[in-house]
Amino acid sequence: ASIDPAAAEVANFTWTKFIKNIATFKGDLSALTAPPFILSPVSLTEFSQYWSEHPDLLLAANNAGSQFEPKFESVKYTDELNQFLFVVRWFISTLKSQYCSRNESMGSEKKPLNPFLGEVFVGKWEHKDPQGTTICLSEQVSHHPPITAYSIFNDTNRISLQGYNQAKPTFSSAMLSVKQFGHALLKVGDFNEYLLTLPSLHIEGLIAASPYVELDGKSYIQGSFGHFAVIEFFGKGWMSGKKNSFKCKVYGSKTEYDEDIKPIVVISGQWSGKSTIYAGDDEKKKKNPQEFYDASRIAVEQLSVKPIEEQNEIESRRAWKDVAAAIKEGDFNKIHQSKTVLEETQRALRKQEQESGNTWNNKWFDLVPVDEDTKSSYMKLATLAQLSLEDVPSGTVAGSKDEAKWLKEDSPAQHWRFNREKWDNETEITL
Ligand code: CLR
Repeated sequence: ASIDPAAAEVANFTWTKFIKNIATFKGDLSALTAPPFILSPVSLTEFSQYWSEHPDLLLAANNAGSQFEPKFESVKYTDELNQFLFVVRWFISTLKSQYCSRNESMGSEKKPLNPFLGEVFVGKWEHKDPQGTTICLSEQVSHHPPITAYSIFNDTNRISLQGYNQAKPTFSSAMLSVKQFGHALLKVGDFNEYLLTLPSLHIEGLIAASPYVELDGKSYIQGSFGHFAVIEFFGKGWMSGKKNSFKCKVYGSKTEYDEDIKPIVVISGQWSGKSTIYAGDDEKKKKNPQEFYDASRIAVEQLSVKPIEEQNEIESRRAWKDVAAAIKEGDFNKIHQSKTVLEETQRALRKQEQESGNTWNNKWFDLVPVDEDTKSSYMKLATLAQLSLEDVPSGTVAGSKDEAKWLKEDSPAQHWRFNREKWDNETEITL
């Protein structure tokens, strides 16, 4: 298709202006006005489904006796290690969806719709017998700052994931860096639990107007039986020189990692492509490589979401229908108008609540102070992994310089936790 030179000039001009805005921007990502062509018609509440776009790999964590492949002669497999490896593979499989899928579906990273307070997104994966159904619930639990909480569970397989996410941006000289606050907790069966921390990221390709996410920093996985994984992320020009690279070292415990004991296995490669697993420290010499995961694998099952006509007004796709249509048309005025309608409804709601002395009731999640968080294993797992219990970016190490940098006296840590009873009593929203 040929590009209208006049239109290209307008787009270019607004992009340059946008980049200049970024350089001096302070505040929420939601407040950042962007030219229409970089807007996505999809709300952030939908991003929760990225945790399970390969639901079979999530369910495989409840492996009940099945052996993780590839298997090494030199590694001593216990049931716990076996399960831990299934968890690591599932986690790696989520990254392409989380951080690359907009580039694939829309040609670049785009600015997602900023969910309104109480916006929900729900769906399910209906598996073949005897796997049951996996349910995905996502709720915008806070608007300022924007926080999304989610719960993904399968009762038949007795596997459940819950977590929440807040992206905190920092802007400096046309660089957009994002720290994630929050974490995910995975429960397998009655006893096995895993804490997963979220990596930091930055946006590349801004000058060229084709933004994409590059992960940096680390993610940790801490299992309740001690196993500990450190996943380090690298971009282009690091290590292998390939984009979306990572190295994951699996240890029997955090202490083994601290003492620099030989890892049990090491996985390296691209999370958006192929990765390889090695026994012990064989990775150093690239000895006996075995395929770990191939991200080009096609999802076995798609999330099913009710048609818009059957959705409630607070459901994401229904609420944003007109805005999404305007974005797809690239019609600046229509985007503005339809957004204003939505924003004014929200403002009226908040005003109403204020006048009647009520506050918004979250649907399925409770905000729990860290010292009252007795129902989740967060404290236990974070302590095992020696992670900070303060209100700091996900994966911040306790007692580290980073922790000191983020620490604020007046903001004790609180976490959003799924309240199953509230979902079981839900009448307004159906799957
Ligand atoms: C949301 C939670 C998901 C993982 C995830 C992936 C991409 C992140 C997104 C989170 C938050 C919003 C984000 C996005 C990439 C770009 C976008 C940081 C963390 C910002 C708001 C867009 C900036 C605009 C440029 C693209 C121009 O589990």
